[in-house]
Amino acid sequence: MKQRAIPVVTAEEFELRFAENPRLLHDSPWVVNGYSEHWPGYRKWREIDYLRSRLGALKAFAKAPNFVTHVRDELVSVETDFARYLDYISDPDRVRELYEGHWLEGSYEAFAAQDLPLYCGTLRFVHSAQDPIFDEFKPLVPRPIETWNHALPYYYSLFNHLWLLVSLPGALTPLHVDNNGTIALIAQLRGRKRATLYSPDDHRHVYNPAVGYLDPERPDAKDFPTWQDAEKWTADVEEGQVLFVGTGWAHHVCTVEKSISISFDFVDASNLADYARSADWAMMLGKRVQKNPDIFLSKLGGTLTHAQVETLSDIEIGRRVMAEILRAATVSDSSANTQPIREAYLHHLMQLAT
Ligand SMILES: O=C(O)CCC(=O)C(=O)O
Ligand SMILES: [Fe+2]
Repeated sequence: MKQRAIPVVTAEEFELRFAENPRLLHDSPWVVNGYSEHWPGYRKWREIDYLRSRLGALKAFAKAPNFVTHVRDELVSVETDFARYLDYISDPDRVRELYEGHWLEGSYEAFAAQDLPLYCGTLRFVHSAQDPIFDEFKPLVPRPIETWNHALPYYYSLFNHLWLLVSLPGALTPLHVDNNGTIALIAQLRGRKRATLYSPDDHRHVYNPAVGYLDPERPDAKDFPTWQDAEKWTADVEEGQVLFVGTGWAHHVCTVEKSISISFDFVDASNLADYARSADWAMMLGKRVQKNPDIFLSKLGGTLTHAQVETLSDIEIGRRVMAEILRAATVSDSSANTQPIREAYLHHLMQLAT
């Protein structure tokens, strides 16, 4: 098995390399040092008490592991509020008392047998590109990356996110590829995580459609006979460092020290086509339309009919609706910075249709 350390660079080095190679984030993962510490909110968001007072009332799902990506993995989960989850983070021994009677999947006994901490790895705290919270993490990406999220309709309600992840040592996000062809960053505000990545070229060695993803810590040669042909990229991501995960890179992340991170998905010039082609957002949007056709159809001006909503697949409906929204937006919206992005997005969607 080939193993490689994920390169670690300063934000200045990153800027120079990116200027020479706009595909930098897809050719390799990167750990970038020395820019996130300057975020206006960096210090505050490292404090559990601050997070509790700011976000404690939010609904939270805590799971062990974070989610499952293999048919034999078992999941236990609870629905809770973030304040109670943070009580658990401060005092994990209180798990039984905190969640007695609240198990959504599995039970306390199943949780205890699994020996994995509960992980609230999907706390959504922004819902639109205009949310002022973004000012607290500015700039979310180092120069000269230009994110295009703000120009993509419904971006923050179609799986894409800025998430807060607070976790105990041992908390696990199993190997997976993110939705929508986005590029992801995981920024460590506190504690350390260990990340293992595989490139899209090696996906076939670590993914078996019959069972799911490889466990890099316990590779099973029966289900993944060529796993040793895959190159394993690893990094320990420390406080103040940001890990970048390119489109289609599979990643497995284990919390080593009590951790506070934020993760952010983005689209830029290098992955807009991947985003446009993705079935993930289209399926989610399509299902939303199928649930409430009147709301959408009245806005779309007769280009999509009730009969089509009943017969087309959710993905197809999602794509058609998005194409209509983009067409309308490119007419009505004269903003110089969003219009070319929306036109390019529409162009990629139209190519899919032919
Ligand atoms: O930090 C982690 O546990 C991994 C998070 C992640 O990969 C994701 O949210 O997609
Ligand atoms: Fe991920």
